[in-house]
Amino acid sequence: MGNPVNTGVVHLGLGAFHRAHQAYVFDQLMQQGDARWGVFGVAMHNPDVLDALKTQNWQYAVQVASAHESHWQTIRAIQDGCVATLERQRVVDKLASPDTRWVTLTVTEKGYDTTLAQLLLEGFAARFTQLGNAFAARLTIASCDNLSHNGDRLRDLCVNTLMHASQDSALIRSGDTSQLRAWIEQHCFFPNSMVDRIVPQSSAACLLAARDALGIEDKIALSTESFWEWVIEDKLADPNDAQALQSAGVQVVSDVRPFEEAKLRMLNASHSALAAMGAVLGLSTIADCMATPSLRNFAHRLMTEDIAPFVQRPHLDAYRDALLERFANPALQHRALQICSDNSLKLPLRWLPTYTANRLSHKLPKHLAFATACWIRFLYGADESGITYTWSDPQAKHLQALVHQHWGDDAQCVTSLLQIASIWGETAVKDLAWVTLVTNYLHAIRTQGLLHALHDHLEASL
Ligand code: CS2
Repeated sequence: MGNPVNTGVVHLGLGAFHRAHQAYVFDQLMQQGDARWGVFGVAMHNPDVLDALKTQNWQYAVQVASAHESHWQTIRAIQDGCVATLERQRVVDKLASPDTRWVTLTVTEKGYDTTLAQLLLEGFAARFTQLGNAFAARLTIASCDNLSHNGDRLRDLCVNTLMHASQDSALIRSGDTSQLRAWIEQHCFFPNSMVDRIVPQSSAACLLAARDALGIEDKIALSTESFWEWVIEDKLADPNDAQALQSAGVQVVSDVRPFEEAKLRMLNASHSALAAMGAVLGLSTIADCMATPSLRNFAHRLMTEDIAPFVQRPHLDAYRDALLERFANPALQHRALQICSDNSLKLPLRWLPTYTANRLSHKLPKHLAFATACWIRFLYGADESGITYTWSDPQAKHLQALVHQHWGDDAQCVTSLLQIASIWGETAVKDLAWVTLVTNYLHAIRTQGLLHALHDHLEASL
C-alpha cells in the first residue's frame, strides 16, 4: 500500500495524459519538499493502471524524447488509489477527507455526464456533513480536459445535476439541496485551465525501450515530449497554492481564455485534421504525416490563414512554428487513429469556432473545408489502399453508416454529415458556399485521391 496520508489530490481518470502531465507537476512539487501533492488516483472503470501501479510500488517511468535526445524520469506522485466503479465509497470518503485539497480530472470529452457529477456531488455532500464551513472544507476542482471553459462546464454540470436530483437520491438524504448548493458555491472552486503535452498512448515499443534503458518491467511506461504547459485560472480554494504551482512551472493567470482558445483551435484542430488525412493515406502517426511535405504545408496554412486571425494568444507565429516542430517529433509514436477517436465530440470544440469566426467576418475558411472533406472521407472507414480501420467514438457506427449510404453522391454525403447539429451547430448545413466547397473537395478526394486533391487545393488557394 502507498501512504494515504500524503494524498492531498484526488485525481479522476488515470490515463496517459494525467500520468505524464499533472502527476509530473505534482511529483516536482513533492520533490521540492511539499508532501501535500501526493495523488489518490481514481480509475473510472478500468483497473489495469492501478493493478500495475500496485505491483510497481506506485511508480512508473516516463521517457521524455525528441529527435536528438531522450531521458527517463520516474514519477512517484500517485501514492494510492482505487477504481470508481468497484470502490465508490472510497472515492466519496477521499473527497470528504480533510487531507484532500484538490480534485483534478482527466475523464475525456465524453466523461462530463451526470454519472461524474453524481460521484462528485456525493463527495461534496459528505464533505459538507463532515467539515461544514471550516476553511479546510474548501476544495479546488480542476478539470484538465481539452474542453473550452472546462472549469465552468464542470461547475454547471454539478449544479444542474444537483438541481435535478430526484427526491430519493443519496444527495437529498444527506441534506437539503439548496443548502448543499450554497455550500458548493462558497467552498468549491472550479478554475478553468489549459493543459498541454503530447502524450501518446503507451505502446509495446515504449515498454521495450523502458526495459532496455532501465532494466525493469514497467507495464505503464510512457513516452512524451519535453514541452508541457499548464495555465490555470487564479481561482483556487487556497490562494497560496498559486505560488506553489508557479514554483513548478504552472502559469496562474486571471483569464485562461486566450491560451485555451489558441490551444484547442491551433494545436488540437490541426492535430485532428492531420490525423484524418493520415488515416486516409495509411500513415500511422502524426510524425509520418509531418514528414509528408504537402501535409506539413497544409497544417501551416490551416493555422496561418484560417485559424490564427481569430485567436488572441501573443506571438502566434512562433506558437504555430513550435507546434509544427512538436508534431514532427519522430520520437512520439502518436497514432493518427488515436487522435481520430471521439472526433464527434472533439470537432465541435476544435473546428466549429473557427468556422463560425470566419463566417461572421464573411470569410470562407478553405483549408478547414478541405479538412472537413477529409474527415468525411475518413469516416468511410478504409484507407486509400482499401485497408479498413476502426476507431473509438460513440457516434462511429452512425457516422460511418451515413457515409456508406451516400457514398458516390458527394452533395448528399456532405449534407447528411453537416446537418448533425451536435457537431456542426444549426447553420453550417444551410451555408451554401460552405457546403458547396466541402462537397467539391470531397469529390476531388474521392475521385483523384487525397494527395492529388490536396496539391490542387494548395495551389488554387494561394
Ligand atoms: C490530441 C490531444 O488525442 C487528441 O485528440 O489532439 O490529446 C493532444 O495531444 C493534447 O491535447 C496535447 O496537449
